[in-house]
Amino acid sequence: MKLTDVIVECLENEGVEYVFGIVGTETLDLAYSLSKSTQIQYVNVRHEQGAAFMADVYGRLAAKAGVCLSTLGPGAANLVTGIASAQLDHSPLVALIGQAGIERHHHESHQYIDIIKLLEPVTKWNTQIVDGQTIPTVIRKAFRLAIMEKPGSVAITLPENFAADQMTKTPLPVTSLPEIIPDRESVKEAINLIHACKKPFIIIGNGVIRQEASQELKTFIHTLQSPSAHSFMAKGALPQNDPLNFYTFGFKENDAVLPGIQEADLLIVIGFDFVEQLPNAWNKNKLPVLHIDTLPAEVNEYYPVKGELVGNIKKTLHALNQEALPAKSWSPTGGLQTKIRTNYQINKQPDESLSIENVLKLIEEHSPEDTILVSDVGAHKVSIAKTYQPKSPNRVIVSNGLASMGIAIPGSIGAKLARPNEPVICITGDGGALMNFAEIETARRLGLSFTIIVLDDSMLKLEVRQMNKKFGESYGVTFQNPDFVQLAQSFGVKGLRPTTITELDTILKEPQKEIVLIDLVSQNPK
Ligand SMILES: Cc1ncc(C[n+]2csc(CCOP(=O)(O)OP(=O)(O)O)c2C)c(N)n1
Ligand SMILES: [Mg+2]
Repeated sequence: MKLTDVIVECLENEGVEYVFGIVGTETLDLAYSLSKSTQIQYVNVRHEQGAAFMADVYGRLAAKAGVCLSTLGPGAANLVTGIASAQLDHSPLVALIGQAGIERHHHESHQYIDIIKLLEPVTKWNTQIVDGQTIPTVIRKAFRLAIMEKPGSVAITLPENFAADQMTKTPLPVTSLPEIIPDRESVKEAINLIHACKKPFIIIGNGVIRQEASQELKTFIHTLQSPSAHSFMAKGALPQNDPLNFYTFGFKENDAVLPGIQEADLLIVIGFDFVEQLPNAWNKNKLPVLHIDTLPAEVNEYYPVKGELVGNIKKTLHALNQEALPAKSWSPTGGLQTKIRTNYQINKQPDESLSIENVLKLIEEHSPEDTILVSDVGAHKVSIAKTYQPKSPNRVIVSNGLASMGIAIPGSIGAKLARPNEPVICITGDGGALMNFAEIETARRLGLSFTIIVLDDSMLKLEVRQMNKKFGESYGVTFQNPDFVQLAQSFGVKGLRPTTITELDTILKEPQKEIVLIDLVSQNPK
């Protein structure tokens, strides 16, 4: 059997449904082998960055690794941002990358760059095939590592000279990962800590979403009766109307939750990745921490660990819920929950303006429970993190580790392919939109249906705000946009420009049957 056919067999064995990529001379054999698969659909994208973002978001929602493919040199370089995004946001991703034949590696050579060195800082594991016979082991290892806590990016580079090798190897069996639970002693210590404190505050991180532990978390929180807040990526772990929901923290400015966190005497931190925000921002007073996560805590001056439960988060919470946990009912002073609601415009009735907050209210109102909102990065992401309250977990996709602009349009393709029956709404700034706008052609070719809302303010608004604050003026942060409606239409998708909230309301009420781009021209840009 040809080596690239064995690769495809191994990918099928891993349950791969999609490979997102762009081919080059060095990956033609692999692409051709993929064409013979009835299980895997190869998705020819318009930019490798888009392929990696698709794989990243697919991985977050499908609970298995998303796969992207590129050729050597320029293709690999274009993948880097998306690979880094998955790595920092702990999303499982496997990249398959072509490379020059090894006979060219020892000297300057056309399109040859050392891909291992290029990807070293942005991957969990990154290897080059040096013996075709190792393919089944390497691929099994790659997929196992990508999904293993904490998940991330893995890259396999295949030098061209191996592609046509013949071999007889078959895929290795896929075995499930062991679910580690914390030892009895640590559980006892944790319970003692909870008993001893008066005012615990629960911090919910992305690990709760990854490990699908929301149900167990709710039971735990309701037993403790203590206030709880989410990181951006954990939004939706608690239902929007839960009385113990103190919403979202992690903002650089005007973080309304922080006073509540600072009043606590124990922080129970569950599945929180430091990449979302370092504890010196939210634990200035160095309050003691009960760390519950899949890995031991990182050492940090502002993260003084007093108890540590390391293991599968769902199982750990389940184990805690079996114990006689005390109720620790308390409320931060000053009606904090109401203040957060006001500050974050959570319960605000929409008025007539087409502000991002009003748009988010309309989405909350009309969208079914399983709606997935994919956010890009910019001022709008801050508004989404504050105002938008999803109805269930893993329904707000944000890039918060790398926080890379350009993820939302390709990310929506990954989301829609992972969850074909769930409505997807992409919200992007005009800066981020044009970074990967070309993937709308990919989405249309795939026959997908989702809504893209472009916040058309002709500026990098977040940076405008920051510059104004720092220097009293801004520079180098504005641009002139194309006509987004015409641009959408030229891609063969519907483009609409509502000018009132009522018009937008009518559009959002429509069931999604095609790709619709909504151009929201800013009425009050600054
Ligand atoms: C790839 C990338 N480049 C630059 C940045 C820095 N950055 C963060 S937000 C932002 C502005 C985004 O502008 P836009 O997409 O128009 O969204 P807006 O802030 O206007 O809502 C920039 C430049 C980034 N996060 N990612
Ligand atoms: Mg903008």
